Amino acid sequence: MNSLNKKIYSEIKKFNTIYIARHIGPDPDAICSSFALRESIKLTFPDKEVYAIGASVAKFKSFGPMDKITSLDKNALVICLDVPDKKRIDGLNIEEYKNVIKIDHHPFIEKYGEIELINDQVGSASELVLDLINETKLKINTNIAGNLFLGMVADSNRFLFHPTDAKLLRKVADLIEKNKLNIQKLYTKLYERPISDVRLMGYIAENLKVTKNGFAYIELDEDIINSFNADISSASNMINDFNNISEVYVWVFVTNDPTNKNYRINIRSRGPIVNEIAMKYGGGGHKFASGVRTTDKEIILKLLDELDKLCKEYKNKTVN
Ligand SMILES: [Mn+2]
Repeated sequence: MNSLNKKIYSEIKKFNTIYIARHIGPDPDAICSSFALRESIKLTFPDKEVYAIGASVAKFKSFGPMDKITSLDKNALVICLDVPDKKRIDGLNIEEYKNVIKIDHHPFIEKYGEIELINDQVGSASELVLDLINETKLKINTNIAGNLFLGMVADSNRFLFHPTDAKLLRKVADLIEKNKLNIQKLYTKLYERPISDVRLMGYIAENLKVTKNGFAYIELDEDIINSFNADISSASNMINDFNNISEVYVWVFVTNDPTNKNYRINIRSRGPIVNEIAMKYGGGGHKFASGVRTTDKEIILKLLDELDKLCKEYKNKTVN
């Protein structure tokens, strides 16, 4: 039991208008946790106005709609999910709001909410929303449960990543059983993809550069992504499909993001700790899954170089 959940619930009760925000370049956990919380609040308090804020992403359309609001009420309650720092909040300037709650599972970066429920030992923001629902009077239905399940599945890479343990699996088993989830259907929703994406994966596999130190990287510019008819967010999320390559400890995708006018650098590791280096370059994230955004090509080169050296050190330590 987390006592903050009771506090968050009483804040939710107080406000009539609630915005649910998440990080830019959303992944399934960010999308699913915000849709689940929106629906749960609406189901529990039908008179409240609850909106999921942020740019919509074509490939997540089947998960539910983003809300388009023309004028935002600065006195509303804002609940930010899955986002540790102000600058990565999508769709609103958090400085303009005084009623802010953060619910997050990334390592702490900065405080921006009056109430902050942070647990970086938990695998997904969706799990934190599930705990919030389980520990308060917030309601759940099959759709909400399905979204929470998918958020947990996605961020844990189908219960592969740390921290996957018996406690989590029991919690998920409970969720499936109580809400009669059709797991096969849900998995298809998450993993079915167009042939264009698979062709782009083929391109990445073919062109990924691998150094002798066990560092791999690829730069995907807009033209290449467009030529495969894919979008930037699916392209950069493909990084998760390149795990467990014998010759690679750390791998990086650099994508050019024309909407945010910067480069998005995704970093994954299956050994060396990468978030400290990511932080040094203005990014952040988890120990083995981090990211950086920058407009500066020089910074990218330095970052790639530093990660290559990190792999070299790691290789020397573990192989010898
Ligand atoms: Mn997450």
